[in-house]
Formats: sequence, structure tokens, C-alpha cells
Amino acid sequence: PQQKFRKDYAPPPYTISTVHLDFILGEESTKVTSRLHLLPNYGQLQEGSSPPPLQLDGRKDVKLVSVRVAGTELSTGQYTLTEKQLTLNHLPPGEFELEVVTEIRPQDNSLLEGLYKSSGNFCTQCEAEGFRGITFFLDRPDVMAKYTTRIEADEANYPVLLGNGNLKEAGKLEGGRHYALWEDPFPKPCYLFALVAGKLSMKERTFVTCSGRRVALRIFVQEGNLGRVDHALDSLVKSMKWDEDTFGLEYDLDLFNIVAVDDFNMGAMENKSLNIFNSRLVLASPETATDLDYSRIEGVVGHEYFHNWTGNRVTCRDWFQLTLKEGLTVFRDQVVLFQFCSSFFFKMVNPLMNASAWDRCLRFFTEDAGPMAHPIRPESYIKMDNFYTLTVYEKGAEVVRLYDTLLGKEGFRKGMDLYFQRHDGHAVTCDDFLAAMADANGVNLDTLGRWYSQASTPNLHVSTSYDAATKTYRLTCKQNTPPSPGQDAKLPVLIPIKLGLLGPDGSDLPLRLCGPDGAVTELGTTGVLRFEEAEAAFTFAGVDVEPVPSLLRGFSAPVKMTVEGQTDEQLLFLLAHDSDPFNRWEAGQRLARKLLLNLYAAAAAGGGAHNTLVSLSREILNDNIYHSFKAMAVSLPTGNELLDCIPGGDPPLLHHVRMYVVKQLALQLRPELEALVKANDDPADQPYQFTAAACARRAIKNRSLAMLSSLEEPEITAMLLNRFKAATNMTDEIAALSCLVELAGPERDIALAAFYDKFRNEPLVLLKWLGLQATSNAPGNVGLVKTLVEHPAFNITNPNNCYSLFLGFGRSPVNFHAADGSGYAFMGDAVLRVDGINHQVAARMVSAFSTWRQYDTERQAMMRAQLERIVAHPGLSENVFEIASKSLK
Ligand code: HT7
Ligand code: ZN
Repeated sequence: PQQKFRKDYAPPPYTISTVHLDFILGEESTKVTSRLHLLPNYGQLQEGSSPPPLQLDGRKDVKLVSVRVAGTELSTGQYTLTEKQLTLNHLPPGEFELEVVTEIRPQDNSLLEGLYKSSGNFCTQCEAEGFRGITFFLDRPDVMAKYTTRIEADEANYPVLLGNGNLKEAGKLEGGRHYALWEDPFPKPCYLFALVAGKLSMKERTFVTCSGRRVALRIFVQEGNLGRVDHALDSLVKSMKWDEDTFGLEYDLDLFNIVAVDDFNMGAMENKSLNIFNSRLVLASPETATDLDYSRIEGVVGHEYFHNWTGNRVTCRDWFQLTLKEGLTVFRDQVVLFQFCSSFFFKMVNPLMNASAWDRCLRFFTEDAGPMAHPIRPESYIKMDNFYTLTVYEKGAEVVRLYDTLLGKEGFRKGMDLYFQRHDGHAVTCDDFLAAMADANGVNLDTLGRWYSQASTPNLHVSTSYDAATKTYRLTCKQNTPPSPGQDAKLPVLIPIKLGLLGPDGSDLPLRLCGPDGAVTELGTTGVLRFEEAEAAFTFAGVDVEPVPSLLRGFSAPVKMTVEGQTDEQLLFLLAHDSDPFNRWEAGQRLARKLLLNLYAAAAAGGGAHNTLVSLSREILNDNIYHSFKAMAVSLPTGNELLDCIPGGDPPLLHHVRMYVVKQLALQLRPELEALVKANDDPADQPYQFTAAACARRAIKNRSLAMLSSLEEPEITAMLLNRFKAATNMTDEIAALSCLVELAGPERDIALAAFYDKFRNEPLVLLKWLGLQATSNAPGNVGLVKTLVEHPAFNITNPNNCYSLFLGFGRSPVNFHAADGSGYAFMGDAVLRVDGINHQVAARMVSAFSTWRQYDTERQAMMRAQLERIVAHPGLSENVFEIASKSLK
């Protein structure tokens, strides 16, 4: 397969000003007529040269019916057609009309890219390169055109016909057919094109924009689901208002549609005015969705809406720039979260932190240290779909946060304003974003620019020294970025170090930073140091006693920090007093990490849990702090995070060490945990509420239950089963079930059977049922997971099903990593089977093997063997090939 390189970018040879698409949707086949107005990109041409050839992207399942240039049909000798391209060589000079007619079979399109059918309805997914599955086209984001779409279909089967923009015309046709004509006034790249046709029910709200325009907000779902869309609608209204208030960004059309579909490769898609969502990110009711589902819906609805400006109005020049829209939009959806929890206390009480912001620092570290490591702006790819990664999204968002930290809220806003002023309606690069931020603020951000081109997570090493005689405190900072595939040497990057210094009573000291000329700058009690060399020292004056430093507050840069000589006492002090909630939590995690790694090293199954961990957890549980923070603070670091620190690690052994510690904690903290369970049940007379306080209560109660369940006592197991049966909301029901699934004994089977019976007609809820069983660490669970693949509830052509079952299984430290290799063999078979259906899904599954170098030699050999078998498989997709072959390198 061919690699594409960022360095090879060249502007398109033609621009397209208008696109008219005509879809005749049928059960047998769909006819697509595309009429394009093209003009050669004169900037690219030598004077007097003949028009360049036009190479249009296509796909092998797109059948070419006819091509007309300026009204004249071409004979087959006048163009070249391959599986992936249609090339026209002799074109008229200047502008011309091109008509291409194709025939496609959406009902057979199991890739779910281009036009396909989901639950009997037609829908599209064009990002990144799916549009070529509809018609031959310049399928690249820097070709922006104005689109009109005419859709024709059988009226009884497809009463709803939706396209981008505004509805211009609709009417009945002969033979029970009807049509709709949509016009999108904004130029857009083809990846934002969308079409939906089907039987759908709709709920509507009106949003009045800041300039007084009324916008109709409509959510379309399958019949029967209309009662589950209110939360998504509320979230949309909230996001629209937030973008106006925070960035002055108003919605630009009179209609905003969201359609929920069951078969979708990712979470959602920001098509202009016609967002298409995976139904699990739209539908919510207390009985079927957990608190986490509610918070994800809020986050993704916001994310897709925010793309209207960061992605749609200003888009990417090429796919290497993906983080331009994704990193920025993730940053924007995270700011919403932070805004709503701007005060310290609100931060503590906000349970959503648990799900996203708190652990954001951990999510991309593994990818950034593995064989698939790439800069947030990659240099090459085989399949772009493989680069919708944690690095591009999450690390990319952290890089956007660097601007915000350095420039402050107002400086960041100035940069955003200039970015839109300069680039609205254009396809641009990450360099353009950086230039707008720098120019708007009159600062040099060159060293920040290096974050875009260097892979792997920088290490930040800080040493401290206190001079009592001069009352000065000195921080010496060093940085280095480890090598990554294809990149050995790295340059220092700009690291904003947000910090505070804690005095003996735990309060923040005033920060007086000494400049090179001896001048002192007052930084308040939380300051930001600009660190951009390989090594630099920062000195603070007027420090009466040696402080405890709180460094990298709020995770101010995506780096791995070590603080020389940091003691457990200092960490405990920070945990007790730090005014920065992130660092308070991080101090606890550092302590827990140390203890767990020591225990693992000794593989010490006997003896008591480390006293410090017990007393620390007791203090947290008894402290007068908010429950959501307690729930988080008593959660141990994840197995994956710990494995990153254990070369040649044994995942099942680590799991057992971790569980041992949980059990010791539960043994010693039983009274506290039982009291928390008792005190935090939802009041019986109160309906489910998705509020910070209610979620926090459920979080600490269910965390306590999970810890208690590790005791495996009959009395506790019976209590869990009772709670499972009595639960009135999905959060509590699934919390009890997930404890029971980890236990041996009849209660596990009773609960699983009852859950299945209750929800057998609720595919979204059954995803949880599949996922819990697949992820279970019950010994020998590989056999059960194999039977689930054959279960009537499991549908291998549906991505959500595969993600719950196969990706869920890949997360089980015990069974995926079973010592006999049965888990690896099962996953290897599954990857090949799924690859025959859906390449994107299979590529995500094969990533489970990417971390193979982290484990002991036996496991390494077995995982490697699976990767080799997969790479050698005839007919393997490019998607899977790219991940598997890079993992082997
Ligand atoms: N921008 C969207 C990306 C997306 C996607 C990419 C590849 C294949 C399928 C896909 N579906 C959606 C989603 C987002 O980040 O907003
Ligand atoms: Zn996005």
C-alpha cells in the first residue's frame, strides 16, 4: 500500500465552485448524478500550458455509468478508469461542466463509509475519504464548493429526506415517490456532505441566537425513541449559547439537524447542519443510560456543534492538519466543562471530571510511547482513518491548552478572533493557527510550534534548592523528548509550568520571580513559567521557609514530570492542602502508583496493604470534601498506566496485585465504606436527576460498593444482588451488575440472565451487557466470550457490538493476556473476520496488539505471532495492514 507524505502537499489542479448531486435512491441500486463546475487552478499552471489532467478519486464498488465534459459524453477511450481513480486527460481550457453518473449499492456497503444503510435507512459518512464511495471526485478537504442536493426515493419507506443547508423544494412524484432539494449556502469540502433518507420521528426546539434569529433544532430518531432525546436537545441549546458567550460565535443557518443511526464507525459527525450521530450518543433515559452516558452525550453534542466554526467554517488544508480542527474542538468542549466548574469547590463536586478532564493526561501517554507514536500533525499515513487517534485529539487539545495557559483567556480569544477574521471560508494549516495566536498577541511562539512536529511525550525533570541565608528558592528544569519511530533527535519544546509554592500551613505563598537583571516580578500565588530550553533555572525571592512546590498545576503541559527528591510526606502534604485540585489528586495518584509498583515488584501477595495507603484512603473518605473527589481519590491508578512503568510486565499478575490492594483497603475501611453506601442512596421519592450533586453521590456510593464487593463475602454479594434488582436507574443497576460479573457464584449468572431478559429489545443497553462479560476478569472467560460471538444479541456487522465485545475483551488483563495465548488467538481470528466486513473497526481491534513490547517474553512472542499472521493474511485491508505492520517494526 502507498504512503502519503505531508511534505508532498500540492494545491489541487482544479477548483470546484459548485456541486449539484442528484440521488435516485432504490432498493436494488442507487444512481448518483454529479454536476460540477470546474476551473483550472491557474496559480498552479505555467502560462500557456495546456489544462492539467483531472484525477478523480473513486472506489472499486462505485460503478461508472457515464462521463460528460461540457455536455459531450466521453467514450471509454477518452478516460482512464482504475479501481481507485478516474483520469480525464484532454480537457477544455478554462472553466467547464463535468457530469459523472455512478451507480452504487448502499445496502451492501458494510464499510459504513460513503452512502450506506442502517436499520433500513439511508445515511452517509464521508470523513475522511468516504465521499469517493459515492461518486468520483477531488476527495480532499482543500476543495471547497457550494452544494445543492436533490434526493428522490419511495415515499412510504423513506418519508424523511434530509440534506445539508436549507430545504428549497419538496414534492410528490409518480409511482409513490417523492423528492427534496437542499441547498447549502456555505462552501464546504466534500467530507462534510451528508444525506439521510428514512422512516424517522423528530423532536424540535427553537433557539434564538444572540442576534435574534430563530433556529430550528431537530433531532431525528427511530420511532419509539423520541422520549429519549431531551438530554441531547438540552445539550445542544447549552452549547449554542456557550459558543456565543465565550467566543462570540453564532450559528449561521436557520436549521440544525441531528440524526441518530445505529451503525456508525465512530461517535458522531459534524456534517454541515446535518450532524449524524451514533445512537448511543443521542439517546438517554434514566432507565437505559448511566451518568457517564449522559455526560458523554453532553460532551459529544457540544463537540460536533463547535465544529461548525472550528472545522466547517474554517477547515483543514489536508488531512495531516486534522488536529487543527480536532485538537481545537476537543479543547473547546473541555473548556465548557471547566467553565462550569471554575471554582475550586465546583471542581470538586463535578463528577464529570471523573470521566474526562481528570484522566485526560493519561490517555495518550501509551500511544505516544508505542510503535504507532506520531506527532499531533503526522508526517505520513496509508489510511487516514487510522489517524483519528488519542494523540491527534487529546494531545492536540493539550497543545491548544498551551496557548491558553500562556496567553490567558483574553489573549486566547484575541487569537481566535484573528484566526476567524483571516481564514473564514478557507482550508488552512496548523501553522496558520499558530500565526494567528502569535500575531494577535505580539508574541513569538516558535518553540510551541515544535509540539506539532515531534512525537512522544517530553520528560520534565525538576530539582529544587532552598537557600535559607538569601531566602531564595530555586527550581532547575530539564527537558528531553524520547526518540520515536522515524524521529531520533528532538528539540526542546515550550513548556508552560504553572506552579504554586505551599507554605508550612499549606497555603499558597506569593510568588516573586527573579529576572536575569535582578528585577523581581510578582506572579500572584499561581504563576506560569515559560520553559523552552533544554535546561533553565528559575529563582524565587522572599521565601521565608523552604516551601513544598506544586508544579504543573492543572496539568499545564502534556509532559511526564519527575521532581527530584519528592518525598511521600510532601505528596501527602499536597494531597491534604494543595489549592489546585488537579495536583491534589495527582499527589494521591503518585503515592498509590509508587506503592503498587513496589508491591508488584515484590509480587507480595501476603502481608497487609501498605499502611500509608490505608490511612491515606481513610483520611480521604472521612474528609469533608466532595464525594466525586473522594470517589476518584480512592480509585487506584489503572492497570494500563502501571504497566507503562513496568518493563516486561505480566498483566494478570498486576491485576491480582491491584485487586489485592483493593481488598486490603476494603477490609480495613469497611465501616467507612458501608457508611458511605448507606448515606448516599438516591432518596426513594426522588426521580433520577443528572445533576453534579446527584452524580457525585452515586459515584461515591458505587465506588464504595465496588471496593466492598472485592471482599467476596456472601452477605455483601447478596446485598449487591438485591441492589441490582431494586435499582431504579441504569447507573446503579450497571454498577451492581459489574461487581457481580467479577464474582464467581450463582449470583453472577442470575443477574446476567435477569438483565438480558429485561433489556432483550434494547440494543444500546445490551452493549453494556456484552461489554461487562467481555471485559470480565473471571478466570477462563475466553470460552464465554467465544459463545457470546454466537449469541443472538451480538451482531458482528454493527461497530458498537464489536467495540463492546472485542475491544472490551482486549481490556481484560486476565483473559486477553491469558498465559496460554488463547485470548490472543481469539482476538487475531476476530480481527480477520471483522476485516472482511469493516476495515475501520478491524483496525481499531488490531491495535490491542500494539503494546506487545511492554510484556514478558512469552507474551511478546505470542502477540507478535498474531501480528505476523494478520499481516500475512491474503486480502488484508490497508487499514489493518498499516496498524499491524507498524506495530511489528
Ligand atoms: N470529525 C468526525 C470524525 C469521524 C470519522 C473519521 C473517520 C471515520 C469515521 C468517522 N466518523 C466521524 C468526528 C469528530 O471528531 O467530531
Ligand atoms: Zn471532532
